[in-house]
Amino acid sequence: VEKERTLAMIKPDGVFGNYTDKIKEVILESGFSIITEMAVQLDEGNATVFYAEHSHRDFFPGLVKYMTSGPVYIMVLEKVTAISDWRALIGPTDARKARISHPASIRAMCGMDSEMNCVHGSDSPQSAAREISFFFGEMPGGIVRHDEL
Ligand code: YYY
Ligand code: MG
Repeated sequence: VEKERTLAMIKPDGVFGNYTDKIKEVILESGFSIITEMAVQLDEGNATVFYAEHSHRDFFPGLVKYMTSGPVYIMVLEKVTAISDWRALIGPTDARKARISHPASIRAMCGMDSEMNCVHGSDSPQSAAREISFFFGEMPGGIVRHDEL
């Protein structure tokens, strides 16, 4: 059976809150393989490109500020239905809603609200391909690995 790959990210609040190990545990218990992983410090330019689809939204400046406030932890996850399974595991965008409707989800565990929601997951095969090559392909301008800072 063909396996899928998806991009998972622990956002700055998750990294600062020391959730990285716990989240990796949940990932492995849920049957994903972690293909590769790295800590990255996003700057304004690459956070803007990563979230380009939201650039017209009123929350965008706050989102970019938040996403650049500290290191993020990037993982490529592999599983037969990695993309939808990882989205299901992280839960709804707004962590306050996640705590009500999806109490076992990762955002319910470590998210704060609809901005500081602890984790990211690709939402389609197209975005998975784009986001994986964003971090692991050729990046003009470059991605700064946190261990190189
Ligand atoms: O894919 P997902 O992260 O669940 O939500 P999106 O609707 O794609 O929004 C991306 C990102 O934008 C979200 O994770 C936090 C931020 N955001 C926000 O700051 N405020 C909102 N009201 C909605 C989204
Ligand atoms: Mg999204």
